[in-house]
Amino acid sequence: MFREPRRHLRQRQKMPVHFGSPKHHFHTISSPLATQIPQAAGMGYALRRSPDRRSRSIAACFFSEGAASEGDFHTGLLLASTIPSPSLFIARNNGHHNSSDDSFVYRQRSEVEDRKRVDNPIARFRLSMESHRRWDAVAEEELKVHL
Ligand SMILES: Cc1ncc(C[n+]2csc(CCOP(=O)(O)OP(=O)(O)O)c2C)c(N)n1
Repeated sequence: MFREPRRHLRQRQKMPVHFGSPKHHFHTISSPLATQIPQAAGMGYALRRSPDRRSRSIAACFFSEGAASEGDFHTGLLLASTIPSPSLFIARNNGHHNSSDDSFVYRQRSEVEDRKRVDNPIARFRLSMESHRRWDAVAEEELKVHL
């Protein structure tokens, strides 16, 4: 589903976190899983056929492991590999079948708890902020007072 042609993305007609930017050549994120994979293969083919962008641009496509279970994954990669099209497919396995769902449906509780401890995005973000000297224990205590 896309926006109306006359309305600009900035008019917030999209669902939340469904970003897109024509200026940055960033195709709008779509809710149905994996639809972007064959689209990226087609985009790569279009780039290859375009004399001014050939050998200079690629189509980059990011998705999670759930999307890799969809038929569109196979269709898209087959298309990209047989044309061939200059497309880069990046599958990110975040370790959760569906991060918008209850993880315990798919995995042992201990596995989920372990990952939260070892690979916790909040802890990683804190460490990154601290290493760039943008966060420390004092700032954290100050924030807690205000919350
Ligand atoms: C074609 C299609 N089928 C089902 C869904 C419902 N759905 C929403 S998120 C999701 C799981 C996605 O898992 P994954 O790709 O691993 O992403 P994560 O939530 O882990 O980031 C499903 C099945 C959907 N959005 N599109």
